Amino acid sequence: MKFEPRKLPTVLTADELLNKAFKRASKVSGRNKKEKAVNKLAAVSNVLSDYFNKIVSAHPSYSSLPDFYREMVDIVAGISTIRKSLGALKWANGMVQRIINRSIRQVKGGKDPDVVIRAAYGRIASVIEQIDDELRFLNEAKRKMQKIPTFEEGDVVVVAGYPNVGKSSFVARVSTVKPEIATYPFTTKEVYVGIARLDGRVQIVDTPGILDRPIHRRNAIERRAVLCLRYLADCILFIIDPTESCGYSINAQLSLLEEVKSLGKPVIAVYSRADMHDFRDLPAFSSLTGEGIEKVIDLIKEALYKQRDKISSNCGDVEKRQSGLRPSYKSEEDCKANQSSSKAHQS
Ligand SMILES: Nc1nc2c(ncn2[C@@H]2O[C@H](COP(=O)(O)OP(=O)(O)OP(=O)(O)O)[C@@H](O)[C@H]2O)c(=O)[nH]1
Ligand SMILES: [Mg+2]
Repeated sequence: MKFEPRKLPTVLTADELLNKAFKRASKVSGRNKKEKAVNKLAAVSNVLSDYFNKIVSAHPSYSSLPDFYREMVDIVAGISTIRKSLGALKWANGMVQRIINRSIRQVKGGKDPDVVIRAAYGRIASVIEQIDDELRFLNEAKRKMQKIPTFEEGDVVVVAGYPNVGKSSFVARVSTVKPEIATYPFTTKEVYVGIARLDGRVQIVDTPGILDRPIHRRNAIERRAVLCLRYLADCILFIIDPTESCGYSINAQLSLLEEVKSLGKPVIAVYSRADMHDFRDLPAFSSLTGEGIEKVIDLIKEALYKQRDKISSNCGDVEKRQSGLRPSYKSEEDCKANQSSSKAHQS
């Protein structure tokens, strides 16, 4: 399933929606008062039901989204609240249609059309006002979800590390995306994807900085980065600032590196700010002077090359492609276990 949060429609507030429906109804005509009233009610009904259906059907089935998108939507907007809000829209739609049907019957049955319309408009307004919070929530959710990048098939390099170590500076230097760069930590709050030309197009992901702490203590911004590491990365570039001018100790950064390595993916650990120090026990680069950048790119190419080889010789590329996005990473052991269990099923 293709997930395109950018295509989610803007959601009107209750007042805006009522204005739209009543304005449309005010333009209809009829051969007589009775017919005009029925046409008005039908117009309100159509505008509202078309609108509710448009909003509800624009949302995907969240349970069948690839893991990355499902968890990302949950972090940025909250899937259960989205579902409840969409449920409220369906409820309102049902209520409105009942009010309209009854009112049309009343007009056709000879009740004064003006009285019926006034009463119907009042009841409809009250129903729609009741879901104003949900309409506003869905619009806010849409705004937040639009910031979730969509990924193409192909290799993904995720750039990670402590806050303020120089992740965005590196991504800006080697790819098409130009994330904000600043002297303070937690500048990057979203996930940004840029395209770098290495051997072909490679997606390079700039992530928010993460601290070395247990997953349950991570905030929503850090959890965005963790999702990228878990679900998207074919290779992780882990940037360490050995000068500690990022504001965090080298030990804390190394401890985080160990946690990131435990995900079982290829990790390239490098030093940033090579213009400021002489540590060379790891490859060092400077986004300021360009020193060492080519070497880091070569290391990425090599890691991706090895990873492609490993995937095609162990699991095949099929599962990775089928999900539309990387599934949870499978280690070599998982692949072997899968292969032997599928053999067991065949025999
Ligand atoms: N001297 C020097 N400064 C650098 C280098 N790379 C980044 N900086 C500076 O370090 C600061 C942080 O850089 P960013 O690229 O925003 O760091 P980040 O890791 O993306 O930070 P967060 O998004 O907050 O996690 C900025 O002031 C950069 O100009 C470098 O190689 N050398
Ligand atoms: Mg950044």
